[in-house]
Amino acid sequence: MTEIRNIVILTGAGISAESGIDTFRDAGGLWEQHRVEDVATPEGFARDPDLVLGFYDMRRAALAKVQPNAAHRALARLETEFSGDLLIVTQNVDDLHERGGAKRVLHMHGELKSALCLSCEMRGPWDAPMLDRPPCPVCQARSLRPDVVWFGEMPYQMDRIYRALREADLFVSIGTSGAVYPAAGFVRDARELGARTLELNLERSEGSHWFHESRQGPAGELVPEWVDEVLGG
Ligand code: BV8
Repeated sequence: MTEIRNIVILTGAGISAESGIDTFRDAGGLWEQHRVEDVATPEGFARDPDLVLGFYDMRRAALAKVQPNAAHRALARLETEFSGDLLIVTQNVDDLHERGGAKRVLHMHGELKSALCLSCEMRGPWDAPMLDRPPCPVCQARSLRPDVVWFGEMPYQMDRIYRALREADLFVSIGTSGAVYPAAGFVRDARELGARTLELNLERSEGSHWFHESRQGPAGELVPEWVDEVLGG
């Protein structure tokens, strides 16, 4: 394998599955319990704010009951020991990458533990319910919403992501179905820009055919194995 100097990793709900966090599309996943249009769109929020705030309060509270798994910890080890440049871009809104020890994590779809104020546009750490309409810590208005990117909204830090993809000589996708754009298109961007592309997923995804290599299995096994390979065992 040619010298790997720059790695971009994209993670999805599958990397947190073994920690006990529901994925979106697997049987019984989050979207089966709720129509995505009702809970992950600005229109759904406008139509029924209590349903949406309650949905995210439940998911935020669930974070306290789960732990990072071997895959999160393996990526943190890679970040520490890899001599080149590594960026973890996650679609996940959980904090398991950070709790697993990773330092440079880009949450392109926002975070459960962050709040956005619709009055003063404050964005900042938040770990309490929102259903009871708590005051914004900056302007006191009772207009906080979850700081997550809903369908139809612009994902965060897209220019930084595309810059990293341009530099990457290896793009690795872990635990994502490749169903949602623009994240699902990163593999094509990376490939066209000359990177090698590797998928680590429980089963083949909608984007598997775009990868030079696609391995199937649980992230808790595949990711530590792959990190050992990259770090030379
Ligand atoms: C945008 C945050 C413009 C909130 C999420 C047609 C009509 C309308 C819209 C569109 C359209 N076509 C395209 C669009 C745009 C739309 C979109 O892609 N829609 C899809 C449904 C067609 N996208 C958007 O609206 C995005 N914004 O486009 O703005 C723009 C465009 C370009 C550049 C700039 C701006 C915003 C989308 C963000 C929505 N927010 N989440 C929240 O979390 O509640 S989406 C959510 O689902 C995730 O964040 C993730 O992105 C997405 C997919 O989920 P996955 O993580 O992949 O999870 P999933 O369950 O699907 O799959 C799990 C995988 O893991 C499976 O493959 C499974 O096999 C595997 N797995 C399971 N267990 C394990 C495992 N793997 C390993 N180990 C295991 N143990």
